[in-house]
Amino acid sequence: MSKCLFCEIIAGRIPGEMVGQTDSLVAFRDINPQAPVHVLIVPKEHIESMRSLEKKHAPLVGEMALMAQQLAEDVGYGQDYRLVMNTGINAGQSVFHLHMHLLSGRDFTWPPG
Ligand code: DGP
Repeated sequence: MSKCLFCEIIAGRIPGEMVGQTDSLVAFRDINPQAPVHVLIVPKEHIESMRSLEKKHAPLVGEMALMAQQLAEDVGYGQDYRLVMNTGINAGQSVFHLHMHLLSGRDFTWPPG
C-alpha cells in the first residue's frame, strides 16, 4: 500500500506546521494556503474521504466541526470563515485522507469555483 501523506505528517515523519491536536484529531497549516488562514483538520485515523464514513464516525466529524470553531477563534479571524471538505477528484480532493479545510481572513465568493 502506498504511503498516505497525511498519515506521515500525523506520525511526524513529514513536517507539518501544527496548530492544534486532540486525542483523535490534528490540525496543521495547508502548504498552499488559499486564504490568510488555511488550516487542515485531520482525523488521526486513516479514513479516505467523506464517502468512506460510517455511522460510528459521526462523533469524530462533530469533533472536527468543533475544532474548526475553536481554531477560527484561536488562529483565524473570528466570526467569518469557510469550511470545505472536498470529496472525490472531481470535487477537488487531492489527498485521500479525510480533512476539513478551515479558511478565513478574506471575503469569499459563492458559488465556489
Ligand atoms: P484537497 O485538495 O481538498 O484534498 O486538500 C489537500 C490539501 O493538502 C491541499 O490544499 C494542499 C495540502 N497539502 C498537500 N501536500 C501537503 C503537505 O505536504 N503539507 C501540508 N501541510 N499540506 C499539504
